[in-house]
Amino acid sequence: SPAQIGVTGLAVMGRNLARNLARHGYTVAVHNRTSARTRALVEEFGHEGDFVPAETPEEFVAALERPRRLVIMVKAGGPTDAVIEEFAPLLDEGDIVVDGGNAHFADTRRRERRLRERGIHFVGTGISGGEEGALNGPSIMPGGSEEAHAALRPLLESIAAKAADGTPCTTHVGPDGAGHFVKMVHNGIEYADMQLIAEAYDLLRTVAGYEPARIAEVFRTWNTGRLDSYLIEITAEVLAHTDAATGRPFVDVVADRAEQKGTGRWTVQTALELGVPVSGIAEAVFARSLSGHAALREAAAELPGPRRQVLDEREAARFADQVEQALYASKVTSYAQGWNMMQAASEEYGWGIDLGAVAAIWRGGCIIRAAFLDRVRAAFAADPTLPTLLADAEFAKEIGEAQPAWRAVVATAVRHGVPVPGFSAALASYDALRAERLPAALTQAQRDYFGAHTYRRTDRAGSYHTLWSGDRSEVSADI
Ligand code: NBP
Repeated sequence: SPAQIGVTGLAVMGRNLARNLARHGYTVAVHNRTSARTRALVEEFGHEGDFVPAETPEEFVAALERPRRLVIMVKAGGPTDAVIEEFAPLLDEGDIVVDGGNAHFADTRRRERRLRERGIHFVGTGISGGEEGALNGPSIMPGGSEEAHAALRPLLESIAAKAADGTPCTTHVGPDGAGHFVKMVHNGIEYADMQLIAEAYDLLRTVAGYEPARIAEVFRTWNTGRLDSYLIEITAEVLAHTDAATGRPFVDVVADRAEQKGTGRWTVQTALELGVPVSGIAEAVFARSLSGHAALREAAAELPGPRRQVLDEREAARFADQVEQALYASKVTSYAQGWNMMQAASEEYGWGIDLGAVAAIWRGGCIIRAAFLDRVRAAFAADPTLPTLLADAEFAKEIGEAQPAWRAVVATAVRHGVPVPGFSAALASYDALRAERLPAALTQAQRDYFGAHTYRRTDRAGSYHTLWSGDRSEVSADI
């Protein structure tokens, strides 16, 4: 019988996605440039369901029922274009091409436009959850047309992760590149989460004087509360792990250089273009870059800092509680920034993204899956035009209660010379947003001074310029 769907690109992600589909009862055509991978998949996992192996693109396309549904799971970038070029001539009008790789949304917009001209649906789809998610249920973020989504929906819903209330973690995010955009922001938020967790660890270690195993316990406790999330859970696992070779805490034998594959950087680059401040994500990306600058770090290693004194046991326990509050408040602020970015892009590109639905599909399967996403969903369900998460009554109340501890933690970190770019950028963002007046007034006045960039006044309408190099009288800048 013809295959209901096909997967081309059978490295870890594609292979597991194909198995997930087959395990859910779909007949899956499978293809890979190097056909040894195709044969290996069928040999190893053929018993899990109905696979139709194809040696060539022609065989693969011929194996699919019409309109055809095929998923590309190859390395993002050039390889995706190469595969599209190879397959497009073999397809017919109405066929649906899903790109499940980590494409940049701008590439997805370009590819969608090109294939649409040929009558082919192109569905750029964010898939989160790594290998494990692909096999057992990822969070799936499809873009593309409504029509294509309708044809894919039952398959996507059956293979996606399920949230605690049973809802599948997938929704039609919006047209063309919306799915890949949202996946990119997901990864940006993931960077920020990881940085904030790392800062919390650093403070518990150096200021509270806790050993990694004890910090693992602290994280386990936090994971039973409002911070409950996958990343907190794995942090506890990592901190509790002992290196077999040396008997030392594992975290102490790992080189302190964090690498990156680029989705965090894309998020920040895109945020700069959209003019949306995502300082939490930016600081997280920069923190990883800084960690890798060996020469800079070596050159600065002897610079003076404060003498550190570890807190006594009682103070340490109180401090650990404050760190929980600082972590939570910073996390909410960073999610608020990520959501603002999706809001801005949705307006810019006319995507009509349902911001609550995005929170709903991140409750399971993906890397940032956090209990509090259910409340983010509820906040946007109650008010779809909520300008910032921080304005939601419940979050506002919690952050209001956490802010004294948040300030105390940042102040303590600064006093002890522990870098907390994530915590302090989040707090600065919170304080800037709530400020009655910002020193931006002075910035604009400076701009008028050196560049005649004009300014607006608080007391009357219109644009003005002061004749700074003349008699300093004010002239109207309106024509
Ligand atoms: P890789 O990103 O390592 O890509 C390997 C696959 O791409 C192989 O099937 C390879 O075929 C194929 N390929 C390449 Br490379 N160049 C090709 C070309 N010119 N024509 C045809 N096929 C080509 O695989 P992955 O780690 O499974 O990831 C797949 C996609 O999923 C990527 O876009 C990735 O960013 C994304 N993703 C990965 C994860 C994750 O946790 N790994 C999570 C979410 C999304 P070959 O076998 O013939 O060399």
